[in-house]
Amino acid sequence: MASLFVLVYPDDRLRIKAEPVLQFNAQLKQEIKDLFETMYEDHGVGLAATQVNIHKRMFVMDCSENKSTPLCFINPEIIYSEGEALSEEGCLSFPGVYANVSRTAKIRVKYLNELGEAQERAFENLESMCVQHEIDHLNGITFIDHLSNLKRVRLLKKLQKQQRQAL
Ligand code: GNR
Ligand code: NI
Repeated sequence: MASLFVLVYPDDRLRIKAEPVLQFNAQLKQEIKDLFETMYEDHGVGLAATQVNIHKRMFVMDCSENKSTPLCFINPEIIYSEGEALSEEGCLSFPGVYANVSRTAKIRVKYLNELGEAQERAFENLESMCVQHEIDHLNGITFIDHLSNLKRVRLLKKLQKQQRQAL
């Protein structure tokens, strides 16, 4: 068991596009375990492999109140989208800053679970936002890429200020 170090903006490795998972072996199992441990320890509702410098198309998520619904998504694909929703997002790679992001309200996702079994599920509300946020990470995209230039500049200034104060 190991809690992993989460990459923080402006780390260039957050821009790497992850590769599909082809092998379900012991190493993958360990990486998934470490993703869950890191997500729970850092109090995130999701964590993409990209954020811990593992460039494989997988992420973990648990949006439940009592942290009782661990979900692992491997090679996820959004196969259906509907509606639009604006909600406040944060990201473990941008500690301490939050912004309203506009995304698709309802999605249907096809993915493999940790055993390599094909799954298909619909998501809405926080889970839908989180799945979209994590798939973005796997494509080297972060939530600030969804903001207007003005809002992005403001948020990054706030982040820099907090990072200076943390030194
Ligand atoms: O902890 C997180 N909260 C969150 C809130 C709204 C939409 C997405 C998220 S994901 C984020 C953890 C994270 O950075 N995942 O990549
Ligand atoms: Ni994130």
